[in-house]
Amino acid sequence: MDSAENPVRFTGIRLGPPKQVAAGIPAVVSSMRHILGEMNAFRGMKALLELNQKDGFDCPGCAWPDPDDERSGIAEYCENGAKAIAEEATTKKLLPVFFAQHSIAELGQLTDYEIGKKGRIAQPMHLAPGATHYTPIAWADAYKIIAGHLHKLSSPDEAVFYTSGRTSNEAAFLYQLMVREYGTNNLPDCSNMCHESSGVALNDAVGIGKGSVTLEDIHEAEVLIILGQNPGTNHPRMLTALQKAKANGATIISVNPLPETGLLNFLNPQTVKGVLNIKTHLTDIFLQVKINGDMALLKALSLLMLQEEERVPGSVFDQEFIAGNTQGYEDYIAHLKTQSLPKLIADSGVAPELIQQAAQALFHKKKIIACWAMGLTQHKNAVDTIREVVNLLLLKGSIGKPGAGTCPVRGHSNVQGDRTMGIYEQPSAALLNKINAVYGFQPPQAHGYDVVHAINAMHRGDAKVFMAMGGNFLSATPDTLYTAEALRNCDLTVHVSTKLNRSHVVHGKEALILPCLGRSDKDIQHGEQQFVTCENSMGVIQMSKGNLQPVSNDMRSEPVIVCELAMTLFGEKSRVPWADYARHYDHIRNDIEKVIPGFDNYNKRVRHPGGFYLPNGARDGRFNTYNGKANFNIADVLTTPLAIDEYMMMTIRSHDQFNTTIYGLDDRYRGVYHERRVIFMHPADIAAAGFHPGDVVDLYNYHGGKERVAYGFIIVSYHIPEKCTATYFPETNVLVPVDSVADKSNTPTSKLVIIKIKSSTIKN
Ligand SMILES: Nc1nc2c(c(=O)[nH]1)N[C@H]1C(S)=C(S)[C@@H](COP(=O)(O)OP(=O)(O)OC[C@H]3O[C@@H](n4cnc5c(=O)[nH]c(N)nc54)[C@H](O)[C@@H]3O)O[C@H]1N2
Ligand SMILES: Nc1nc2c(c(=O)[nH]1)N[C@H]1C(S)=C(S)[C@@H](COP(=O)(O)OP(=O)(O)OC[C@H]3O[C@@H](n4cnc5c(=O)[nH]c(N)nc54)[C@H](O)[C@@H]3O)O[C@H]1N2
Ligand SMILES: [Mo]
Repeated sequence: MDSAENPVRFTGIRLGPPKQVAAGIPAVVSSMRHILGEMNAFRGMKALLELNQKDGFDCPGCAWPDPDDERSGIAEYCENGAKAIAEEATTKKLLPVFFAQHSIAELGQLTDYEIGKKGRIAQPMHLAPGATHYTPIAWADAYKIIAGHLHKLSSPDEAVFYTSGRTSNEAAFLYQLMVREYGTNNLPDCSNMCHESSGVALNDAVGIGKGSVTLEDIHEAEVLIILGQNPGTNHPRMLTALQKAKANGATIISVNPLPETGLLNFLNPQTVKGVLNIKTHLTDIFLQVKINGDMALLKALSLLMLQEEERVPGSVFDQEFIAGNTQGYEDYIAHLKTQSLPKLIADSGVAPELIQQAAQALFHKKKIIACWAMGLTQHKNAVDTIREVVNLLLLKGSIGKPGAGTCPVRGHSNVQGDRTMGIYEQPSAALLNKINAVYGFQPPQAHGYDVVHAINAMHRGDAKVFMAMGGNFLSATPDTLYTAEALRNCDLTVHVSTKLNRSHVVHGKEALILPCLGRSDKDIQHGEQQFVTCENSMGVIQMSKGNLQPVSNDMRSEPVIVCELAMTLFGEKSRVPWADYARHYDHIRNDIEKVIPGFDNYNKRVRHPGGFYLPNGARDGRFNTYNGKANFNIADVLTTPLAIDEYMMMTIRSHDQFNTTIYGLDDRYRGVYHERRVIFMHPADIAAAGFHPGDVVDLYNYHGGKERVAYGFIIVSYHIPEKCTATYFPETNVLVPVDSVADKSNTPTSKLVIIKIKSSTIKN
């Protein structure tokens, strides 16, 4: 098997009933188990006590915001935040002897779980052309190798500079600046695979690519619709906010093919009630859609609202808001009237009485918030579905006022900030002009490659140098074997990383690993402790200051790595004060303030406990679109015809992973233990295909006439709609076709892969 893929090794599956309630004491126990597995108790407590405190560091896990006001004195984190810390702050480290003992081929035989458990990378490592092992290299020599390759290219556009979403604002700003001074906009990022569809949809609809709500709005909402998101696992602290909303009387509608535990019930381990086992029932109405049945469902809800509005005019829609702030209402209503309610209901897969119930919950409410994540964004028609969400909010006047609005729940802890800092392959003219005005060089104007375009360019040989500021490009991207060919085609691959991952073993002809400090590490430059800043999912900028002794003296901070590389690359010619930036990060922030809008008085305001909010037009009811209005959108429902032996497959996260980092082998809430190679199927589908639960199957995709196979998955019978299946990412990324992408956002359609399921010769 190609080392680009996880080797097929079963680990001993155990099944239990899916959990009925999220968090509680089991979450606390699990946190401590993960922490103590990686470090001593003193280091563990030191880390946890400062996690998400106003003077502490930002959790390297998800982007859910911290409370603006009071924070829980002892534990402003969640189980999965604790796991993220355990993974990063581990005291295990990879010294040169490890790399001398294990060839790249051997490392490729480890599973992602095993690779991650090896420890932090402790010094820069180099893979010489033709070599079988990584060997240590001095920082200065590593920079020279990169600069040498970059100088050799016939155009700067032959290099690709990827960013993952953990990178701080400071590092991200410097990185895009270096890349643009070098001369390209080839700045793909993880966002291209994540919330790009949300950004495109929201920009067109309401004039800002970010969400419009604050945490306070969530607490105040009358109805919360949560679509395609599994907060119990991926944004556990969101459950606390939902609990507050419930206490204030909110109705929660969940839209998901799976009855995700975290959405059903919650035991807050930080409250007395939670510890006493008094749970909060979160979801009031659970709409179990088929995969990508959301558009049909949303239209059905809007159609039912329209019927009621016509029965009692002015009772349902906010006509004043619509008349004063929107465009396209009449056309949208005309379009709705062409829709057949029974067909919409059938296409959604949801029972008609539940849709009625949900519509009624919306009729007379004015403060509605829609939250969503990957279940909406990673589909062919993702942008249109998200615009349909906005259509519904606009009908209700539910944006630009307290307790209402859009809430795309971000993934990586600073993915939103990276984009704000200019990590974008399609930069605005305004940004480029500012860079020119402040630094006096003309940045490149032509748009660069996003993730999918970058893979294709490397595959064709049009891009020859690949550099990544964090992340795990090989495993996170679609079509694993194709992407592996693309990376192997490169002359040089470079990764700035904290931990070893599969992208380090599927490399270009020459390769480098540059070890960096993580969020929890203390960062001292010229005797002074530095902090960095991040932007959370609700546009709050906060400082983050690590407090743990780094496990090696030979790791450098991301900002310093960029500055040193830039100085090697440009020498005296540079127009940017890289040495100043590396000396003290206040210098970086002073210049960010000059280039990026909304950061006035940055250094002062970010030192204020809790940080500051960035301006947000949609939040204030100002829509900075081309016509100054919030725009309705008209799009048809997209259905996926399936042959009798075809199924839709969504690739999702287990409870024990952070993207491609595998913390453990359990998916506790879904009742699957000690195994990741599973496929969730409806019992009727299992029987109809002549399979039994526990059978081992291989999965096939034939998109574009090419056969893709993922070998060895155990069937688990589950409460999932018929013809829908689920597997964990990244094991099945080999099946996600690189050319199956969302319209307008070019995001891989990781939540709808058409598969066939065949008996495997592999034995469990
Ligand atoms: N612990 C932990 N936290 C994380 C991450 C992690 O891996 N681990 N990842 C971070 C990142 S980068 C991100 S982007 C977020 C991801 O957070 P989520 O988007 O919650 O992650 P997924 O597991 O991809 O879950 C998608 C959810 O959508 C549902 N779904 C799938 N297809 C459809 C559909 O067609 N319609 C609807 N309505 N629902 C659908 C699935 O059943 C699942 O509940 O979490 C962030 N936080
Ligand atoms: N099939 C399928 N594919 C998907 C998805 C899906 O739902 N289904 N989700 C997509 C989504 S939403 C996303 S966001 C992408 C994620 O794509 P990526 O962001 O590329 O992947 P991660 O797994 O988050 O990256 C983990 C690696 O980041 C490095 N790292 C961790 N912390 C730091 C740090 O502080 N600094 C640096 N420099 N490096 C660090 C470590 O080496 C670690 O191995 O995957 C996408 N791929
Ligand atoms: Mo993400």
